[in-house]
Amino acid sequence: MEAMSRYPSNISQVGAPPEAGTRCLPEVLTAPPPRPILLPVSLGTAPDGGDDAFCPGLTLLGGDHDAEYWTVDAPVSTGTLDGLPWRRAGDWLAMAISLVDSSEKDPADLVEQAYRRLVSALHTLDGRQFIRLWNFIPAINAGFGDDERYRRFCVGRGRALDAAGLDDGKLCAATAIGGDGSDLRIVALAGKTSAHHIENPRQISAHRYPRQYGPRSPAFARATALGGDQDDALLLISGTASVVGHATAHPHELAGQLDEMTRNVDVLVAEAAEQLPGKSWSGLGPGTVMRAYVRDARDWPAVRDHLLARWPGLRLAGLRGDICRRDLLVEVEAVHRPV
Ligand code: 3EB
Repeated sequence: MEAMSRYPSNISQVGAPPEAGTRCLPEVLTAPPPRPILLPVSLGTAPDGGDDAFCPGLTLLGGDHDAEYWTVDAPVSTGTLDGLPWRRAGDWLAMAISLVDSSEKDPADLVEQAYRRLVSALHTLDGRQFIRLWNFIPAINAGFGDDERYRRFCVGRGRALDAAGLDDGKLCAATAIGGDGSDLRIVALAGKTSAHHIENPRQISAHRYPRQYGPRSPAFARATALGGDQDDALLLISGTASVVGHATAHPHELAGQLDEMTRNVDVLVAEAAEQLPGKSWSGLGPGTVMRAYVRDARDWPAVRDHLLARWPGLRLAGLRGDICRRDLLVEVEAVHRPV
């Protein structure tokens, strides 16, 4: 965390210009790199005096790292547009929005406004398309039935997508997690590279979930794959839980959920390998940076042990967070670079 504050948030233009013709993909490092950072994510408390705009605002439970440094080999410029901090490097754009929310309230209007502003900033800053989205929603499980705040979040997001003419089925990989803070936070990574959205054959696409999960389906892809000019590739895996078909498998039961969740991730990586042949795909391991979101902090040691046994060499951080269905105890997301 301390290391992050060495990188002032007011850098305007640093680093060497990229070589002509390079189309590099972001690299996610877990130690501060000696070059400018596109998307600095402190996973624990915000860096001292530093910028916490892109942070989840959750409690860090443990793991082998406490920050993610999304870097690209291009000079970084930064600014603020309509109250949204942004950072840009090469073909990549990171943006964030943080709005005061209330756990007592229906969040649909606030979420709609947040997404409208993000889409508008995306266009103004010429970010082309969303590549990865993170949603951190206070009291995500407060309210019952269709009034549950996560379902109302989906309604607000859906309205903004409709207004922007964006198709639910074409949205990128995403995470939606509840926290204890009072701000709705959305972090977006956008880019101009071609992105390939991947669905999980074990799961119904979220935008096709049946009505029982709410009036408006969630809009996100199970993963977004990026392919560089060369053999290079990057798989951005969405928040993935123990959902099979559309149903929660093993409700309120940790061991069963861990098993089903890890299978979902393995199947998703296999699906990406099939859809993007010619890249050197391998299973999860040292080439993977993962976040685990755990509802009950006491479950963290069991979650950590299970994940590291399943994928040796995995780089893992655990965060305390509420999953968007009450019966889910754990969710993981990952960035996977085939090696
Ligand atoms: C699920 O599989 C779990 O609403 O953006 C995971 C990732 C989930 C993203 C979202 C929701 C979202 O349905 C929930």
